[in-house]
Amino acid sequence: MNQVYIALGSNLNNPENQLLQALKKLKQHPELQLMQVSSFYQSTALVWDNAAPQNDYINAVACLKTRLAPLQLLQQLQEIEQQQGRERGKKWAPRTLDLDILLYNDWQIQLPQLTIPHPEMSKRNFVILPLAELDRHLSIPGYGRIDTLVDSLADTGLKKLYALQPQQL
Ligand code: ROI
Repeated sequence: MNQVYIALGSNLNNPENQLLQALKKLKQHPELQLMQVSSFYQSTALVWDNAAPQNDYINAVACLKTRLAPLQLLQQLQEIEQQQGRERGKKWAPRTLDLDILLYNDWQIQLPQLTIPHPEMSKRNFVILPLAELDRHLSIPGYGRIDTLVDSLADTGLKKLYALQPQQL
């Protein structure tokens, strides 16, 4: 079995509900096992310098086990994004649902459509803090220990909302 961490994010059409719906689909998926879900966090939208401001996001991280290969997993996640009305191809635009593969075992993958570890994750408190909540001993290939990353990031703009157990889904 492969161990995978994914990030969830939404800032459109009832973001909390978008994350809950997505987590239910992950839990029910025959080829995925939902092992852990972080707390939900409200986070200020990260945007380019002169981009228009966006609504706050709801962000969380989940741990899955799967026999799917990385690109197969990516395809399944994109299908769930599509089902929840995601418009693809607009980088940095508001979104109903974003599902990003953060880590796949301890592999480093560089393909045109998929880079693992996720190239932006080490700089994003709305990814690193929920991830550290699931395993504070995690080591991120190429970036080092998660507790060091946590120390390097401020928690500004990030508000922990509440914890959730997979059995609540
Ligand atoms: N900002 C926050 N806070 N959370 C996100 O998930 C997120 N996702 C994005 C961009 C537009 C970069 N900003 C974000 O894709």
